[in-house]
Amino acid sequence: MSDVIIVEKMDQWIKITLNRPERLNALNVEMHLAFRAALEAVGDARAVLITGAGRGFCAGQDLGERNPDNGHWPPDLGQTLNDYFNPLVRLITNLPMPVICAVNGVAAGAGANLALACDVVLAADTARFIQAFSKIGLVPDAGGSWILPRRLGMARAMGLALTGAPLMAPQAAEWGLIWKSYDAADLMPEAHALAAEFAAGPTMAYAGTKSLMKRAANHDFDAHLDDEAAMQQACGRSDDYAEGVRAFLAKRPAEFTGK
Ligand code: T3D
Repeated sequence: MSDVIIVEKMDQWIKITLNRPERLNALNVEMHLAFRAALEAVGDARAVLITGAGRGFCAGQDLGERNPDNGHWPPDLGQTLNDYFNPLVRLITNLPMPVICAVNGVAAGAGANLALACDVVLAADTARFIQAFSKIGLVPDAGGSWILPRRLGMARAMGLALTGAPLMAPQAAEWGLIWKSYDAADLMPEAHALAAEFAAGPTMAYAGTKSLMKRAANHDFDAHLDDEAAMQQACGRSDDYAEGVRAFLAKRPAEFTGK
């Protein structure tokens, strides 16, 4: 079994670590496939945490595999996106449980956008997000050109994408690109605590919240109210809802089972 992706099973949640630290966890084919397999295998975990080994989170595509002076040129990047990056982004965004990304260091190119595809992005205050694509003659991919203008507005999204300038994590949090930045030493303890919190939380409500928020971008308001009503109807029948209300009335912490 390859060790470029490390999967750890914790108490009802799963930690996935990108592990090619000497390349800042840039994704080569082996790592793409191992990452995909890890995401496909999360099963009934109630939360997923993704992070990187070493001083970087992920430097995007491994450019060693795109050397114009080695082998076949030009590569078909439409195909590589369809074959490798887009399945990863779709897998991450379609997981029903909360997906946390702990950005431990630089996140560049598709590495930044894979992080941003996660539901809750935490980062070390030393981490930087770089839309590195323009520096090598490419456009933002892995969902970047979709998510950046929506989170940041056009001015900031365009500035980051066209200049390829690094955005430090504290500024990214201030701008609303990510959830929070922490002192580097606090990042992993905070990320583990949040994963454990989600794993002990109301699983159906989390899945419903994710689904509603993602569909909202493509819905008109009226249709969305109907969607919320249908989702709340389902949550209202869950054991976790009954437990949540009982716990509130009894003034004790809820013990959600995820059912
Ligand atoms: O191709 C397709 O399928 C289409 C899809 C493309 C998606 C993409 O992600 S395109 C964007 C690819 N990524 C980049 O352009 C980023 C390239 N890396 C950098 O600009 C810098 O490394 C960083 C800003 C990320 C970090 O800079 P720094 O100074 O902290 O570190 P460094 O010294 O540049 O990198 C450390 C090592 O990692 C270094 O190797 P060495 O010299 O120690 O042997 C460097 O070459 C290597 N590395 C960093 N990024 C990549 C990489 N090796 C291969 N591919 C990389 N992307």
